[in-house]
Amino acid sequence: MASELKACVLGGASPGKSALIHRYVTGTFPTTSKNITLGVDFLTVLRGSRRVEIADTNSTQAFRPCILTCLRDMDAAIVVYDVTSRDSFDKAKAWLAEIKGRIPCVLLANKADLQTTTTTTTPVVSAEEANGLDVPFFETSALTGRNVHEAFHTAFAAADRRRRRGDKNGFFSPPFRLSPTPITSH
Ligand SMILES: Nc1nc2c(ncn2[C@@H]2O[C@H](COP(=O)(O)OP(=O)(O)OP(=O)(O)O)[C@@H](O)[C@H]2O)c(=O)[nH]1
Ligand SMILES: [Mg+2]
Repeated sequence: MASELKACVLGGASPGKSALIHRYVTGTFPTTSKNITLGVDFLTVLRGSRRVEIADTNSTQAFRPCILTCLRDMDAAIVVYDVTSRDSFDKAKAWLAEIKGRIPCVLLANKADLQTTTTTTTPVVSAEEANGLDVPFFETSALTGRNVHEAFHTAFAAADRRRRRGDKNGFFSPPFRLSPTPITSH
């Protein structure tokens, strides 16, 4: 079997990272009550003939060292924010500022189902602003499944292309130093 591709799912608190992974892997929305991810959870699934490893993270301050270690080995990052939370967008933006250009990234505006049901409120983040971050951008819903497969596929396809170009296995060619500035905790 071909070698594994590895992708990390990043974002602030509770934008739906675990639910998106659950949707991608099982095709369903998790029915159990919310569990906070502690540190990093790894999950290996088959994508065609390829094994892919997905790292589900809790990207808060306490787990930052653990996430940074994990990122050294990743081929792509799926960065998630909650369309109803400006703060979660700012956290996603901070992660992108650190990792964009080092590894293929996609940005997911999750819980898009909530946006369509609250039509009177102005979006906390405009599509222009999200698109302006210059990474592939998807409005997703782990609840309905909207765009989830497309977003993960885009991340893995970019990771695959990078591997085929002969870039390092994992995107951080040494010496790799992430900024010492911590992502603000939530
Ligand atoms: N309406 C709606 N709710 C969602 C969606 N995705 C996740 N949720 C809910 O949002 C809450 C957080 O989801 P999680 O998947 O646990 O979020 P997380 O990002 O993994 O959270 P942490 O692991 O604590 O960082 C849960 O109550 C989910 O049911 C979505 O697309 N739409
Ligand atoms: Mg989680």
